[in-house]
Amino acid sequence: MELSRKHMVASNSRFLVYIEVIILLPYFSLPGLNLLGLTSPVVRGNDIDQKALLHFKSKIIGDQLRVTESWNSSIHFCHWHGVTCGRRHQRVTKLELEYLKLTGSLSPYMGNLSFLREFSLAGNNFYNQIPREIDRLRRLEILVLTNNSISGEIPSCFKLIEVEIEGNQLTGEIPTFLGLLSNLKYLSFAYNSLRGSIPPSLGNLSSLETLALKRNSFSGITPEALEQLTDLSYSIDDNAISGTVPVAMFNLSNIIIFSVGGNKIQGTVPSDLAITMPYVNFFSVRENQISGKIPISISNASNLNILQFEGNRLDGDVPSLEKLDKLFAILLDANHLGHGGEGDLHFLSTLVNNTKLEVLVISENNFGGVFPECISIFFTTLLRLVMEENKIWGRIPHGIGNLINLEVLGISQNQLSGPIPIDIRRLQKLTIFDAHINFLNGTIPYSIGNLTMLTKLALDFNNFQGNQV
Ligand SMILES: *[C@@H]1O[C@H](CO)[C@@H](O)[C@H](O)[C@H]1NC(C)=O
Ligand SMILES: *[C@@H]1O[C@H](CO)[C@@H](O)[C@H](O)[C@H]1NC(C)=O
Ligand SMILES: *[C@@H]1O[C@H](CO)[C@@H](O)[C@H](O)[C@H]1NC(C)=O
Ligand SMILES: *[C@@H]1O[C@H](CO)[C@@H](O)[C@H](O)[C@H]1NC(C)=O
Ligand SMILES: *[C@@H]1O[C@H](CO)[C@@H](O)[C@H](O)[C@H]1NC(C)=O
Ligand SMILES: *[C@@H]1O[C@H](CO)[C@@H](O)[C@H](O)[C@H]1NC(C)=O
Ligand SMILES: *[C@@H]1O[C@H](CO)[C@@H](O)[C@H](O)[C@H]1NC(C)=O
Ligand SMILES: *[C@@H]1O[C@H](CO)[C@@H](O)[C@H](O)[C@H]1NC(C)=O
Ligand SMILES: *[C@H]1O[C@@H](CO)[C@H](O)[C@@H](O)[C@@H]1NC(C)=O
Repeated sequence: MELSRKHMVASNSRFLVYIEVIILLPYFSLPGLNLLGLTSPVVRGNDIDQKALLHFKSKIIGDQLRVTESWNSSIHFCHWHGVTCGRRHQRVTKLELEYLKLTGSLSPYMGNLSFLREFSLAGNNFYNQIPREIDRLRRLEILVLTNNSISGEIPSCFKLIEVEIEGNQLTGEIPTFLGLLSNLKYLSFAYNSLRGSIPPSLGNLSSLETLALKRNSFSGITPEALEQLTDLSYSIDDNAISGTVPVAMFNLSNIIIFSVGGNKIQGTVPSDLAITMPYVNFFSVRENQISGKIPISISNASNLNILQFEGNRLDGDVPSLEKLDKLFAILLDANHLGHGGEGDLHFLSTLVNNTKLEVLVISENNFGGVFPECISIFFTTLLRLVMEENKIWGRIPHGIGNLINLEVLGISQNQLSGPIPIDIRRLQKLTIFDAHINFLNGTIPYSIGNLTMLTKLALDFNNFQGNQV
């Protein structure tokens, strides 16, 4: 524990650290030490760190994996599980205890780990508030507390680059001063109980790449100031955000995720969408009050994986999706799309070269026309085909049997006629087959009995004949 003269001269940088400790913390004492003529004794930073870690440990009341067993005096704290030290100063720079079934509260002593850059406790059961002392960690860059039971309000450390406190019980509002943390790249408070509006000051975080506020109780409008954040990925799903999205938000040229579903957002989608967001791969405005047309330019959004327009007030035609060859899910249900006539489903034939599509949901619209034979070209990728509550007529195509990985086939409440193709038996993974309320006729194929995964079969309100299967 003693700071010898030899130590003092061993390394200049270490010496500097001690000086810093002395200047910052002249009141900590270590008996028998009298440095630089100071009358009050001093403590080494290392001891402060060890004490802080031991206090941190003392607040952990559950440790079924015995992670902190190694946190004992027979081992230097730099080698304790989850602790990383700077090589030169032997001060704690990183404390990483993720997914270790730890239970406890957070010690205010952690505010004394003054060299800490990275602090990550994701996936444990830490509860109570984040101690205010954390604000003293001037070097802290990464704070990850995702999936714990942390309550209380949001901290502020001015060097923070990444703040991940998803899946906790944070309350209160986003403090305006977060707009001063100019290094922030990643900010996620998704799945908490925050409320209030999104502070316009966040628009000043010019490095911000991710703002994830999903599943809170935010209200108010999307601040125009966010338009400045050209590298932003933005997800605010399932809050109570209202108003229109500022047009320039659709102009964030490097945006990858734009996800504002489950709010009360109004307005239209701008016609030049894909031109202004060339890299977008996740675009969702689901369950809002968006009206107007799906812009034709969407056909240029060739990086799209997921496109969600469901639950809005969109009408008109669905444009060609020919270039969207990375599309994996498209959800257009519960809108007013189509005209109830031939041609409404033309967009499906523009997807035939897509080799990724797994989810196609177009129910509750005004789509008319014949059930397109081209559907059978989606071969093995399609898992869900749901087109219920439209005005689709004609027969179920024989080729439906090609969709051998199909799990859900929902075609109820249309005007389909003719028989169920025998080939349906090839859909061995089918769990839901719902075709009720149509004009289907003939006998129900016995082979349906061979679809052993089926949990729901609804064929009522049709014109079937013959004996029960
Ligand atoms: C200290 O930690 C080491 C490493 O985990 C362990 O082997 C030892 O038993 C511990 N000592 C005590 C007293 O718990
Ligand atoms: C947090 O928990 C949710 C729900 O259990 C899980 O889906 C998510 O992957 C977890 N996130 C992290 C980063 O562990
Ligand atoms: C952004 O920063 C500028 C300059 O620091 C400041 O004047 C302005 O008020 C800030 N904007 C917001 C919305 O906080
Ligand atoms: C979108 O960005 C382009 C180029 O950066 C700019 O010319 C245009 O005015 C912007 N549109 C809006 C609505 O901000
Ligand atoms: C798609 O992009 C090309 C090239 O940038 C452009 O010429 C064309 O007009 C765009 N199409 C639509 C429908 O926006
Ligand atoms: C699909 O690919 C074929 C062969 O490359 C091409 O001739 C056809 O035009 C493509 N169809 C669509 C809708 O992209
Ligand atoms: C099924 O209905 C069509 C007309 O929609 C009819 O032509 C056909 O004869 C019917 N088939 C049976 C087996 O009743
Ligand atoms: C059901 O499957 C069995 C075994 O694969 C097969 O022998 C039988 O012919 C099938 N029945 C029908 C009606 O397809
Ligand atoms: C640093 O942490 C505070 C609590 O926030 C304690 O009160 C201090 O005693 C502690 N200081 C040292 C040197 O351990």
